[in-house]
Amino acid sequence: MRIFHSATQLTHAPALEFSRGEAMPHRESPVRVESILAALAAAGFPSAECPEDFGLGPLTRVHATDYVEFLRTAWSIWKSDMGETPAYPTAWPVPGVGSRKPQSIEALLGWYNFDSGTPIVQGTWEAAKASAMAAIGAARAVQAGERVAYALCRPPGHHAAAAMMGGYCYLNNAAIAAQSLRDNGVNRVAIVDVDYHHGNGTQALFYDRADVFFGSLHADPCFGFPYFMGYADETGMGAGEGTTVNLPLPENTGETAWMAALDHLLKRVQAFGADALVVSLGVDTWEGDPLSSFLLPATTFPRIGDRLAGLGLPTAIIQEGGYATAELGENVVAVLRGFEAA
Ligand code: Q9C
Ligand code: ZN
Repeated sequence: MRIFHSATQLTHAPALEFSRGEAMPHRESPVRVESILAALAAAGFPSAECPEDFGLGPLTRVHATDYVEFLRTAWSIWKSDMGETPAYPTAWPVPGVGSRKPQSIEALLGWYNFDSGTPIVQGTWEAAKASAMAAIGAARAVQAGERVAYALCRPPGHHAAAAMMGGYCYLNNAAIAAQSLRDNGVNRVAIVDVDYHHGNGTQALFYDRADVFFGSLHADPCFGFPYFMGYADETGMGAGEGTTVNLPLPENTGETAWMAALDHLLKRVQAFGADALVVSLGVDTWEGDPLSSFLLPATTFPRIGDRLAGLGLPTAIIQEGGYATAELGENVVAVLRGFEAA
């Protein structure tokens, strides 16, 4: 299995996020990458390849040009005014407060961001771009004939939409990989999102598209982040009606119910008739994950890989969440091994 990752992805390292009224160490830390790389090496996987720089073209196929430009320049603009302090939004244009695009950097942070956990710090742009390049590298590898490739993306991507960051995500790596496959001749792409959280950004990007399927298993938005999207009755619109599938699950979902939902989702992927598969792989479904209420034991992860491989499609696996840093790598590797053993 070819693996894509670049050390540039480590430059983004926000110190803090806010939870329950307090600042606490940011969960989406570079340590996550160390955990995954160590487990890959211990399991005998080949070393990660540094992807080539595919430029901004594949990013603006998914994201708005003004948003990409904002991400590229925000830190230097912020820094010239505020110094090295991290750039967090403090106000958001929720319904009722107005909807005109603002001009100041402080207001733009809220304009382009839906939560308080996704700051811009030194290196955020470089890391987010490198993370997206890893995803494109995996997509290209699959297109070049690999059965499966893994992109060790970080920062993650599935909460980011066309002009919106949030949920630790800046650029939607899985969406960029899927669009890259489409732009290079793959007719129908399915994205299967198994992260604990709903991939609201990915859903929004392809909601009216008939050529890209999006299916997700996740914490019911009635209690789980990102809270505002991911209900079962969100099924796509226009030409994309029926190509979005959401399977929200209750707190404390364990292996039996989760795997039954996965099997249901994979049947929908088969019915869609995909030519390639993109997996948004979060292992924050693990029973010990600090951000999750699901209860998957570690032994579920090879089974997930086995099921995904069972679709028989060229597959780009894109890393999303997973925050139990001691076990993260082993859980990711378990999925990849399960895939390869299938
Ligand atoms: N107190 C991914 O897994 N914070 N993002 C929730 C709840 C946001 C997770 C805080 C979690 C985002 C890619
Ligand atoms: Zn997640």
